[in-house]
Amino acid sequence: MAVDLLLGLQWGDEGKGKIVDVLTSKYDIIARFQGGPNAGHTLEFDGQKHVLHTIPSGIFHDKSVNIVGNGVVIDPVIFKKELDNLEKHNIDYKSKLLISRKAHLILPTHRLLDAASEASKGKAKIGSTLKGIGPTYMDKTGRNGIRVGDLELDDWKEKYRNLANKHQKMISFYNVDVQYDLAELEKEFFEAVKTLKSLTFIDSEEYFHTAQAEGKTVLAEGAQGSLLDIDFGTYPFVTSSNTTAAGACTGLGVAPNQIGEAYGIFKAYTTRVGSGPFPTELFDEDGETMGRVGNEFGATTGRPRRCGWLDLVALKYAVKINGITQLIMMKGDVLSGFKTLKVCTAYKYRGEEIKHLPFNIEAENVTPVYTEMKGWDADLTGMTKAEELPKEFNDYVEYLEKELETPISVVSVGPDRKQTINR
Ligand code: 2SA
Ligand code: MG
Repeated sequence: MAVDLLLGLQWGDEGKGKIVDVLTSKYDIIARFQGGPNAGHTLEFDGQKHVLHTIPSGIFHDKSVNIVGNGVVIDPVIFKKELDNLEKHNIDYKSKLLISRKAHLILPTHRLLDAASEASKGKAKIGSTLKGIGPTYMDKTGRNGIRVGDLELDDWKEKYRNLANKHQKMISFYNVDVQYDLAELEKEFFEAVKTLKSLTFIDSEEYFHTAQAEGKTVLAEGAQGSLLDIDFGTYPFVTSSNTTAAGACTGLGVAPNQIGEAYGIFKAYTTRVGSGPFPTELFDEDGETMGRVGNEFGATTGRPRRCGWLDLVALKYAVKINGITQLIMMKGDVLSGFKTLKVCTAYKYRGEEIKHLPFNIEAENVTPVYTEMKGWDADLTGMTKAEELPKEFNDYVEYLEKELETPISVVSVGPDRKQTINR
């Protein structure tokens, strides 16, 4: 088996960037398979912090090849900024960054459409990152999109013009106030396309098949989380791609029987950025503490993330949907100092206690049922071995392992590469 998966099991921001970075040395190839610059994957090492949006988190390692797969949507403008940042840090990306010809492009007008759509929804807005993700996937499934491979053909600018013109009509149809200077946006866009074209484009499915035949190992890096999946998330407050295991197959061209380990990553508590239901959300001091200690701000937009207790009902669902084989628990250190910890083990729903995610999990329908556990007070951030971890911390982890019927093989106790403990 050659392809392992790393998937976020909550609403994103579980710490995927850090863990991919930690795992990279085990893999020849790191690949992104869905999402785009809405993602913010944060990596910290040597006292420096890096945020990646589209580029796989293996880029800082010398040996690994990084692939942006067909399921990803690319904004050349943001992509260029990411490349500029790598250059600043003397990372030679050219030899180890490959782009699928089938990946779709985010056009400036996709971003404007995103803004118009959100503005038109008023209070019911999705809380999109406004990176044009939804409109780009709409054009993909609507069979209107422009793909990376089109950039190698002569007529792509004509295609671009037609699509951008259509988008402008659609923007005015929304009848909301979206100000823009398209000429300015296009200048930046075409400039960035030139940079994109200086990279190597590949037929990534073909590349994978060859790599697999050669016995190379691949890690597929998910973006966002299972509860933001277009099919299985808290629709319509979701992103527009399949963030779950199946998305890696369609987003890379990997067959299901080629999948090996499915690492599931979750935070010791829960966060969500953007709108939508969140049964265990806290509006009190505890939630405020999690946000402050955990530095819970969107890595792409800077928005404060909503915080709450761990939701085992939702986590079990994500483990099942993805076929998770190993769990990785992040940010246990943030819970240090809480006297009592709560874990949601069921929901009260229409007068009944249920243990699955109902169709409609809006706050007014769902009340979490909690189990309480004793907290720990020690500072975990300097710990490097499993034996050093406090008893209450181990009790928490073991309880979750039992409930989730899946081993928690790694716990992270801080943002740095080094703050990672194998169990
Ligand atoms: P979009 O932009 O159309 O995909 O937004 C739709 C919903 O998906 C959520 N979403 C995210 N949630 C958590 N993290 C994400 N990435 C950034 C980060 C977010 C940020 O790493 O912090 O910086 O704000 C991400 N991307 C999309 C989004 O909040 C909507 O609820
Ligand atoms: Mg993030």
